[in-house]
Amino acid sequence: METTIVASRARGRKPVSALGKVSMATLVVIALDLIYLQVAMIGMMIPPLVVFVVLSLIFAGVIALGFRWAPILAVLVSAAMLALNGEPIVSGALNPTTSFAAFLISATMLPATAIGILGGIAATIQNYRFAPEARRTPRGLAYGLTALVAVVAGALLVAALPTKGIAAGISPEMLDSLPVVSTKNFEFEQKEIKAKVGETVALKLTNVDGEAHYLDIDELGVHAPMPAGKEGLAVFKATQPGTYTFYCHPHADKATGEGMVGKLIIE
Ligand SMILES: [Cu+2]
Repeated sequence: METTIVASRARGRKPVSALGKVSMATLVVIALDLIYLQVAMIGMMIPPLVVFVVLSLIFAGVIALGFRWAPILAVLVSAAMLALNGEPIVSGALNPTTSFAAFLISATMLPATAIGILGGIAATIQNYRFAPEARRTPRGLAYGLTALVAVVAGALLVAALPTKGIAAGISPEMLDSLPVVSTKNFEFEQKEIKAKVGETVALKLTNVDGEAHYLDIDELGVHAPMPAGKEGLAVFKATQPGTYTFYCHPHADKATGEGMVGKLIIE
């Protein structure tokens, strides 16, 4: 009898408390967010993010094994996440309109990291202060988490509501009849647009990426937003014949011609 107690003490493994499970859940949410970020938004694997995903999942498994110190791993991952990406996470959560994918990630990542830090600290303290059977679930934890999930789900639902983009007020038939400038995978699908001098050019803009783009033509004063996954419109007058550069200012270096650029030829 005594030997079994000693053995279990030596391994330090105990059943996982409610707070421990919360810490595990935050790590799983962080891992899922980072997977979604790479698959849906970036379109490629980023090695440091892959490391974060793998570590988060391994750490969740370690917490599941019941080591007393294990919930501190959720604190480490959450704190590292916030230290490295706090600014984009917070700004993404505050701007539901820029990109649904970015909002989805930020709006789940922000509470997950906050709870990962608080819950992980609380779980670790509880693990050391109390025997497994005395590790009580804090009062209101279930209600608090349910309320939080409801708020996040509600915000996501509102952000996902279909909107007409910025071409509202123009008939869909008219919009569809216009020449298209589209962006996909952070590139303009049209490398060249042509227009006749003197004409008023109206372009239908489509952007299937998870991030907002722009159609910028500095000489003509065009800076048309292309919201993520939505349609837009650019209207301008082709005043002077010539070859102009159109580009997306967040994703192109106009000076070197690298990134999202194309040519507008007015003849
Ligand atoms: Cu862009």
